[in-house]
Amino acid sequence: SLNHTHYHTYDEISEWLDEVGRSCGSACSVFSIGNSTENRNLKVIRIGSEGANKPIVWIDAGIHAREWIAPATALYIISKVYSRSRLNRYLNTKYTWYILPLANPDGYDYTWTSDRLWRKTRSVHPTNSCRGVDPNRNWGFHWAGLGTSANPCSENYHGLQPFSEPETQAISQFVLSLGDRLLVYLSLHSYGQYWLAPWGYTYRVPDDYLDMLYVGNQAADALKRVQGTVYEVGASSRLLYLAAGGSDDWAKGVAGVKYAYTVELRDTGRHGFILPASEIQQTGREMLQAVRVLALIVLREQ
Ligand code: 0X9
Ligand code: ZN
Repeated sequence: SLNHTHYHTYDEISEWLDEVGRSCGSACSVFSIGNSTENRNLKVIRIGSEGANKPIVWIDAGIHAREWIAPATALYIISKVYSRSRLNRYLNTKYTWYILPLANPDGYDYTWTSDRLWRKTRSVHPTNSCRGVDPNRNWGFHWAGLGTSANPCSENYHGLQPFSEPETQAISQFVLSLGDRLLVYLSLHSYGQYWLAPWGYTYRVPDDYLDMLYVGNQAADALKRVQGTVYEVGASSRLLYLAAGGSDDWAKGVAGVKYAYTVELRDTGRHGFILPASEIQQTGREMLQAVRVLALIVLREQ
């Protein structure tokens, strides 16, 4: 089993997921949806049975390598969502959950071995010695728009083309394959404590922005009730900055997922990306509550 008192390496996480997959019977299944540039697996866990008309919640984490609290929170959520409490049994009969804890495994491994603050993927550019693409500027919706860079050395490099990265390519293909049963798309990042709705590519907001805001506020309220942690809710372009080619914009604009959010987890800057491992459990506990409430509300809205 995996503790939530420490951060874990790619290998530890990968082995734990396989172990869960072997021991959960029909309650879950663990499989790879593709490979990274350096041939690591993109391992997804499905929790709850597959039913023809069952709605789906998708959660990914670790798009940015250095944001360690995001994968750690995804693992916390996995370990709790799949336990057999009454609420979980209810949620798992109503929903199928798909969770990808490490969306950028090469970058994540690199933050363990070489550069703790690495953000991007680890792909090689044909003519530039700077490596990696910002996997949150690489999605095929308003790709290369505002808040992105064509410079391979930039932290916000958008890549040579949309989905140039095998990671974003594989994830987008899998997410599309889930079809219109996919009701919720959540992407876990850090830091800042924001519950962010599209759009990132423009200051304009989606037509159904008020619905998104309502559900986001309910999730943030539930999160706050756990231990008082405050998350700000709003459009990412307004609360943060313009940034096109993000996964949340693509999920809403292309995959058609109504409730698509990016969540910037703890903290608000005291430790930033280097959040102490002693905060994993608290971050996980409050986020799990937020995700459960969100799932229940979205179900009611159907
Ligand atoms: O800049 C990002 O990709 C995200 N912030 S982070 O500090 N984790 O890098 C925010 C993404 C918000 N969504 C979009 N801009 N689409
Ligand atoms: Zn991020």
